[in-house]
Amino acid sequence: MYSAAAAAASPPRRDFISVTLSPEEAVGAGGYNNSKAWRRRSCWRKWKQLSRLQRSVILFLFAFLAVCGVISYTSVGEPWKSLTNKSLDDQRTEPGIPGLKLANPAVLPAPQKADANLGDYPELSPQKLPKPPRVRRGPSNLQIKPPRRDVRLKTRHGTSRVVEEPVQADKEEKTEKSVISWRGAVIEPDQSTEPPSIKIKEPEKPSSVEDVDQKEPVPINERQRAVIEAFRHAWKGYKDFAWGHDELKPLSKSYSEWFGLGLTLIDALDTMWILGLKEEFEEARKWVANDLVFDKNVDVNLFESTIRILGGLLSTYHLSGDSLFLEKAKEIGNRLMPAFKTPSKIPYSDVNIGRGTAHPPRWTSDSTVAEVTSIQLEFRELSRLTGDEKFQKAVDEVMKHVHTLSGKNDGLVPMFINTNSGQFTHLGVYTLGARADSYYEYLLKQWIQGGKKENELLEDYMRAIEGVKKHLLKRSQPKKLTFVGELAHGHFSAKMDHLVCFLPGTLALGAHNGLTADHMKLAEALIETCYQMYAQVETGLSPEIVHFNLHAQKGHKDVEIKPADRHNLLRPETVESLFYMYRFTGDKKYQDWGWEILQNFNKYTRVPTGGYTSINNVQNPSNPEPRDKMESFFLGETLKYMYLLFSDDIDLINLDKYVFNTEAHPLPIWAPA
Ligand code: DMJ
Repeated sequence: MYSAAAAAASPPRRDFISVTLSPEEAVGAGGYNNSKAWRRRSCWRKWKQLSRLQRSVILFLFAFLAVCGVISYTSVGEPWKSLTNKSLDDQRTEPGIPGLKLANPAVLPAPQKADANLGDYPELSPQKLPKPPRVRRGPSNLQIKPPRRDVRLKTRHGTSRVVEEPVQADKEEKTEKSVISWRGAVIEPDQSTEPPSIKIKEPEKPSSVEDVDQKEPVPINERQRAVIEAFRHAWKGYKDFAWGHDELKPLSKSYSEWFGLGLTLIDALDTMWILGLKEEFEEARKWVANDLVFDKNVDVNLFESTIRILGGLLSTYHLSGDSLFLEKAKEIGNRLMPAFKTPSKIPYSDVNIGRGTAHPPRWTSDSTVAEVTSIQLEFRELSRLTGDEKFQKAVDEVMKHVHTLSGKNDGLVPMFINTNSGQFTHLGVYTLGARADSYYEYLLKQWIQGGKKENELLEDYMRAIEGVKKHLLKRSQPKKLTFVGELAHGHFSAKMDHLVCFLPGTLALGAHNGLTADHMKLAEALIETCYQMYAQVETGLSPEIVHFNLHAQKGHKDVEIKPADRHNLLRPETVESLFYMYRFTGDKKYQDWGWEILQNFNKYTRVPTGGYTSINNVQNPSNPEPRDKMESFFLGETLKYMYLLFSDDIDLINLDKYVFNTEAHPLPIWAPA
């Protein structure tokens, strides 16, 4: 306790300041008064009681402290700020975890080189760094149109839902930010992209609208010109003999119908846009505007019409900004929805888009696993564009369900799933070819599309690739080519579909997005194999299926072809993977391999009167036995990937901005809100 009496008795001192606080003094005669006015008066009185020297010292001290404060704020603040940023950067780039690198840094980074430890695949050449980007925006002679947003596309799920469910929103945010682990590895979600939640608030603009920053156009080269010539030749056949129909029959100068929806024309729309074929694009647009009718009593395959028609319309909308394509995409999307009305919510394979009914194939109630798990990129994007969550909800449910199913073998899935029980059927057979292929592709691509936050997708993808390595990967003789075989009830078969050649591209895309560099090594080994599936054959074109020799035999190549498998349908998978490999490594050999393939397509499948044809026999150069059919994916995929492979412009469908659906239709990676 301080004493007022003792303070009063002290002799006045000049060289120090004494401040004595006493409740009694403070209370005084009037009792305790803590009013502001009283406190102000009391302080003033005390101040007045100080000597001039004391007051000067106090004022000087205050002034000194104020100057120090200002200096330290400006000089100390900056280092602290950069120190904080630096430690965050360190956290992002430090791998420290076997098996997985950290995800990309924020905001669409440049292609990154994966580690070039080729120990496991000795015959591979090291990766080269990608060339510095020479940039071109869109097709040389087309303008990116401003968006024509449809005023009817008003959101049904505005901010009100977020406000109504604050606790839920908070919970979700925490989940999104969480770090996931896969076999001890840690992956941070990409900070730059929007969460893939189906809480959709606003319909989105086409990606081309954000994409119009002016950059020097990159001139096209000889090989790209050759692709344009090939496309024009194919288009001429289609236009002359099959206009508005599904597929050209170039030899009989007629057409075949599958769904009766102008499949080739729609599949080819965005290829024309990318190749800069303005006239052809405008003609095709007119047909879409005036003649494309979905109100037809016709059964369509859900998967095929999703990847080719819905995917093609959505990507064309994004590239052109023309709302006609979004309107058509919405219509076909809605008409496909009855497929999901099944007891298990695993969709039926077929939908009657006129009647609004759906059914499985006549002989079974099963659907194909690849089909029900490779429609997600398109339906999710349709939800994002329209603000209508039902599309995404339906396909997300399928993925979530498949994620939980038993019957997988180290992440590898069977080929069939029952639409009643929701369970896998025909257990024990595992392939990366027909009926399972794009399941694996879409695990990775959905993860990329949604901003690398949907952990289950990534976990399933990583586990599956481990499953491939463990059960399906072998080496052939004599060249020791790494290939992906099949497993049937414990028995390995050295059979590989050409369809499997999507895998090197997908693995490379994963590595580019921060997954383990080991995937890139496997991609390099597999693309070599896919190339050999062309190079070791008499026409230089791959058959539909090959069998690899596991034991060296005199006079035998690595690749054996059975008579029933020696057809070529103008498929894209190898060229697709060559494109990814060139984009990510800059190694020109991939362009050269693609160039060889294009020349062989020209030599053995080109029909003089217009169009290209599938062939029956890749082993007979003097008579490859034309089949008289040009598949829509030749224009939708094969020639598009050729053109992109030969381009040195990484901004021509930038892989940090777009993800290709399984029919080569680029859809935007969801951008920050
Ligand atoms: C295309 O329709 C798609 O690429 C699909 O994923 C597989 N089959 C053909 C091309 O071969």
